[in-house]
Amino acid sequence: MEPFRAGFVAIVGLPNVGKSTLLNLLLGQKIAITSPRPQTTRNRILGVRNLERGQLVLVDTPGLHRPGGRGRTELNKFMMDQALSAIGEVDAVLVLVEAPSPDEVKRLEHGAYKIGAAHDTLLAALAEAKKPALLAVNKIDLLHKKNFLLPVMEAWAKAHPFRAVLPISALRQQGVDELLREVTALLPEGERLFPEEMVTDRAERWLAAEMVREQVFVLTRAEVPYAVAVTVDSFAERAAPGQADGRRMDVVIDATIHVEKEAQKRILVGGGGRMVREIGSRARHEIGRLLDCEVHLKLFVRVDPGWSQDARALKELGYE
Ligand SMILES: Nc1nc2c(ncn2[C@@H]2O[C@H](COP(=O)(O)OP(=O)(O)OP(=O)(O)O)[C@@H](O)[C@H]2O)c(=O)[nH]1
Ligand SMILES: [Mg+2]
Repeated sequence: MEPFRAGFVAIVGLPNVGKSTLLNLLLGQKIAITSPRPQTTRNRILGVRNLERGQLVLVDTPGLHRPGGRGRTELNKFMMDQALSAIGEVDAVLVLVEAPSPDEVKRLEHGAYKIGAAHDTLLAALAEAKKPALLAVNKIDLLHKKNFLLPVMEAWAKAHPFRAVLPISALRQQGVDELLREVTALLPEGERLFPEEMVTDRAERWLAAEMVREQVFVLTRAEVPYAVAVTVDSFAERAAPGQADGRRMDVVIDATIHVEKEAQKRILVGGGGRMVREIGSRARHEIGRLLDCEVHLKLFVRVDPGWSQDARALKELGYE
């Protein structure tokens, strides 16, 4: 019989490559927020996947980006540290990259594939950590000419001694079974690390704040999502009257959307409160799915000048 394997696996890569989407897919449940914008994830988040012969403790991380432009804030330093330090603390690393873009495909037609310099930090961290690692090329559903996958996979196989290089689509759920097999094979033999019923290390109220932030990332543009942090001020569960099994009837949540400037507050509130209402109604739906009960959500928008540059404010907003 196959030995039972268990361990921590960091999912790392550049922003927007699909790390959080993959985490949710591997868990069969949405716990990490995702959006079409880069730098959506800011904290590590742990998700537990139980298999017949193993337990994967997956660690989603913020996308690795170079400090420059927006990347100079204290918040960005925190995000980079969350991702890079994870590599040193896990048993194995799953690197996620994207299938070549149409521009890269054009270049591929005229020569070999070159791994972008944006990956330098990640490759250096991998070399230093000396952890078993696997690479998955995600979003292959977007690649119309599949024959360009091979040179890309070869280039990655040369860049680091990955145990395997696999093509996947987190969105279309392609290549996932093989990925699970290969990831499990990287882990040490051993017992479960967490109880079987545990899905994540994050509290429901933290996940609720994230789901509000997700809708800000989906619905607002330019610098606005990057100026937003969300805190849950109160989270009250109510039991159905006379219900002895402790099942909750609903949850009443008050949350604050923190922005850095008055102009951003105006955008988030929107004409006649339209934007904050839309954020609230979509987030309420997502939180309801997560908590599996009715949710009442009240949102406040507040200006906290320069919070993303201020180490103390960051701690108060949950980035520590
Ligand atoms: N077409 C396609 N889109 C995908 C796939 N996987 C993820 N996406 C999309 O890519 C975007 C980014 O996904 P995320 O999961 O938020 O990416 P991330 O790597 O966690 O991003 P950060 O947290 O910002 O680092 C979202 O719009 C996803 O729907 C895929 O396999 N195919
Ligand atoms: Mg993410």
